[in-house]
Amino acid sequence: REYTVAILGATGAVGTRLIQPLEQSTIPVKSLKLLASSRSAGQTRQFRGSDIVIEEAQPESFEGVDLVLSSAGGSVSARLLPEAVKRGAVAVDNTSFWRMNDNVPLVVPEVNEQALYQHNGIVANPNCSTIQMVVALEPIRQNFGLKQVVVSTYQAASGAGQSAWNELLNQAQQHLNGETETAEILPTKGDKKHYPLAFNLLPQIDVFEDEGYTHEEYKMIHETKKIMLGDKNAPDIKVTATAVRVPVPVGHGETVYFEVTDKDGASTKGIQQALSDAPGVVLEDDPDHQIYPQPINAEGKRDTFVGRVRPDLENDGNYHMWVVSDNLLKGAAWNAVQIAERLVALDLVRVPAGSAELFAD
Ligand code: A2P
Ligand code: 11C
Repeated sequence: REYTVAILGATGAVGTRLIQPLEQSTIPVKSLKLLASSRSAGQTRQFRGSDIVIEEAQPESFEGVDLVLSSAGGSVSARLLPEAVKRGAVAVDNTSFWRMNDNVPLVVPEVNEQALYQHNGIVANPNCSTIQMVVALEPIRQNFGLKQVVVSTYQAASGAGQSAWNELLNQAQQHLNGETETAEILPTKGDKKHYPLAFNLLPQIDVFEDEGYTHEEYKMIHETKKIMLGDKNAPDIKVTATAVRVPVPVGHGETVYFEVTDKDGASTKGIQQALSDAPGVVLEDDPDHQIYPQPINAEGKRDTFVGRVRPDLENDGNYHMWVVSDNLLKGAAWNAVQIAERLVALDLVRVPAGSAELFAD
């Protein structure tokens, strides 16, 4: 079987990065449609050596499409993915809109591929900072059990989209020119105040919600439980997060502090071994030679890099690690193509009867 594939949001920071992994994937692509807003309609992008004209995304754009890779923002996914499912397409969505919906599996193939069997036409790709953390935590959970996780993130500007990435580069230039930095997007589009990120740190990613946590922090808490345990309210692992934007263009870093269940069985060496055996993980952990993951080395790669594994010297069974990945690849585009590859391999590119009604408003 060959598949007609559509990329929704083909001009964005993630959308442009969907094209190459799709070209290199095992998916037999019969034809590719590139969809974006009316602003980009008529532009072209290359796929397997041919120019493809970008079209304005409309409900009818999904007629005859088998598989949609979507990254055009939550409101576009909310409006258009039910239209795609109604027309028989299976969508892998990069936005947060459908992630916590009980009818939508939230999938990181290295962790919970089996959740794909429950899909009803939409599969959600988790938040970038969640994906790289669960890829690193899952082998530890499988070998030693996990009681609690405390994560602090160091997130790149590109996580907030191409426009935020451009804003960081402009601000850096303005700063070096001795000019006042222009801040119109970060910390988060549409919020009341904006601050420069260049030569700065912003402890706000997305909007503030209950108890002083940001939406990004809640995503990390709820998504981690849904992926690892199948339910966002699962009590088995305690998770708490602080999310910080740093002036890095691409590549999120995370300090992950965790407590294992099997305190006697676990050791730094055992955790390092579990990590180096795990799919999608590269262990870069050699303090004697100053080897540790860095965003500039992770950029453009599909793996999740882990280093600085070490015990908490005061609390038995607690460990630290440092996790880095390309937020636009494993954090978004690559994870989405990987999900699509698995859907194809498992022969799951079909919309079960009655699915469209689940997403009708
Ligand atoms: P466009 O470039 O035409 O605005 P990013 O995450 O980097 O901000 O990118 C957002 C992506 O979503 C872009 O490809 C953008 O297209 C696309 N997009 C934004 N609004 C719409 C819309 N109303 N319909 C379809 N695509 C949209
Ligand atoms: C950021 N993690 O770095 C966000 C971007 O839920 O897919 C990803 C938003 C999402 O700003």
